[in-house]
Parts: sequence; structure tokens; C-alpha cells
Amino acid sequence: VTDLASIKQFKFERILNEVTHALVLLGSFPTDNTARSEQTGRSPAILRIEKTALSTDVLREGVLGNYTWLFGWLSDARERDGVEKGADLKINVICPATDVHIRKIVMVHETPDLYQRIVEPYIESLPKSRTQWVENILSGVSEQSKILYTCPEFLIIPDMKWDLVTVSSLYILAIARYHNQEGEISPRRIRSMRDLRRGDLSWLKKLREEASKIVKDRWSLGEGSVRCFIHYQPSYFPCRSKCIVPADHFHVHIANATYMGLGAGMTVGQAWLLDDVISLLELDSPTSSHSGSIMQRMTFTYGLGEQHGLFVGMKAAQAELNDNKET
Ligand code: M7G
Repeated sequence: VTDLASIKQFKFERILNEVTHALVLLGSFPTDNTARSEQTGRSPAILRIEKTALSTDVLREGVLGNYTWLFGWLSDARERDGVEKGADLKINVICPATDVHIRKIVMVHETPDLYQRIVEPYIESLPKSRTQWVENILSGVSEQSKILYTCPEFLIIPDMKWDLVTVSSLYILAIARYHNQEGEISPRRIRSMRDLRRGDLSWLKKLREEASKIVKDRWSLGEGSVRCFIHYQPSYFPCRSKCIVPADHFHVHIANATYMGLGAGMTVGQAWLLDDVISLLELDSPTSSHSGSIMQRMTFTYGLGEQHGLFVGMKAAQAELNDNKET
């Protein structure tokens, strides 16, 4: 396939991946003399369609609301054969942008001492209303018909960001219940990765197994097709429905491994692979107490946004740590 005319012969089958500025499509081209195509007359093909770099003259002035999206055309000819052409661009506008939109991130090192002095009191000070949506799911008040799997230790449910249809962007969540090691519900809290210990391995492995079973049975996604990760720190950023994400109720994100559209939520410095966490816990001593667990002893490094409730405290503490190192 060497020219644009032959591209038209591409027969679309499915979307393999949707990433920023690009679409990866699976389909086929007609062909008549390859061994593979003998039966079908077509050869499988992958098309990656990318937007080329844009010059700023395509942008025009306009009066805009707070959140707006506009269609744009790269040439003045908006019509072809008397019919309006599909737009070349979709432009998302946030104006006026506030600090929440323009985030500055700093990397901080959360030592066990800083966790105890700064992070733990912060978590405990968060209002319960922030986790109400999780409480509602766990207590049976909302989204019950969507639950994909449930057991005494956790449940699995589609993330509200997922459309439940596009398998290439599959995104589900496993939310832990308060429970003890026998799986009975008890007041044991897992507020974040810091509270995990070796004794949690059995239900973490069960979670991993059930997640693979669900994606296989329901969406025919084979072994290794999902990326399971945990946020540290959990983001606490306001979400679409204006509530704030869980400070408590530990959850694991489960997304199609080929999906790259999760942006910051998947970056180094926020996302930890469940497999790596399991491996770390396996290396921990079987006799370590909760406060001596590997997760309590580690220094976690992560990015904190300027508007995060921990930003001021952690930044000051980092400066103090650095001063102490120098003296
Ligand atoms: P996060 O916002 O990345 O927080 O993840 P974290 O850093 O603490 O992990 C929480 C996830 O929960 C997000 O991907 C949200 O889209 C999803 N989510 C948020 N709310 C309010 C709901 C909800 O009400 N229902 C469901 N099913 N998912 C939600």
C-alpha cells in the first residue's frame, strides 16, 4: 500500500487502540497472491492514523465560555461537492482556566516519618462525604445492577469513566471492603497502599484472578490483557460528579493494557502495578507486624499537584529534610 488511493480499500474491522492524537485500526486490504490471503482474498492490516503537527495559524479568535468545544477545519473549503466536510479538528477549550486546571506538580519523598506526621493526620481529617459514593456502592445503595463480582473482601464494578462498550478502553475498579484476613467484615481499614501487609496477599491475589476471569468471560480479553494498578497517593481530585475520590476504601484500577488514554492516572509517580505490590509483600517477613510491614517502612516518591491538600505540608517537610541533610 503506497498511495492514498489504495488506503480507500482498507476494510475496517475494529479499533485496536485510541491514544492522544492517534487511532490504531485493525482491518484488511485486498490482495491476490499471498499465501495468507488465499482463502479470503484479503490480508490483515493495521493502520495507525496520526494527526500531524499543527501550525498555530489554524487557530482563530473567538468568545468562549468556561468549558467549550469547537470544530475546526484546516482549510477554508468546508464543503466538498456541495456537502459540508467533517471537521478536521475538535478543539477543547477551558476558559477562564483556574489553578485546578493549571496544575504544577512537585515530586516528594514520603518517608515513614512524614507519613505518620503529615499524611496520616491529613487522611483522618478528610470529611466522610468525600467517600460517600464508595460507601453507597459498598452498602448496596447505588450501582448495584452494575456489579461484576462481589465477595466479602471486595467487589468489582465498571469505572464511571468507561462507556461499558468500547473494549479497547475497558476500565473497571475493584473496591475493597473493610474485612479481616478470614474475609469477615470488620473495622480493619485499608486507607491506601501504606496499610497493606503480607497477610493481605491472599485476597489481593484473588482480586487479580477474579479481574482476569471477568475480562475473559465478559469481553474475551485473554491473559495479560489488563493493567491493574493502584494510586499512591490516591488523587483526591474532584471528579466529574463534584465529589472527591476515596480517601478510604482502597481500590485497584483495572484497565485494558493497550489503552493509553488514562493520562496522569497512569504515570510513574502515581500508579503502582498490583503485581509489583504483590511481589513486594511476598518479600516481606512473614512475622513483621502491621507497623513494621514493608509498606510502612518504605519511602514512597510521588508527584503532588499544587492544589492537593498535602502540597503545602509535604513541600515544607521536604525543604526541612533537605536542610537537615546539608547540616
Ligand atoms: P481516581 O480518581 O484516580 O482516584 O480513581 P485515586 O487516585 O484515589 O485512585 C477513582 C476512580 O473512581 C476514577 O477512575 C473515577 O472515574 C471512578 N469513580 C468516581 N466516582 C465518583 C464514581 C462513581 O460514582 N461510580 C463509579 N463506578 N466510579 C466512580
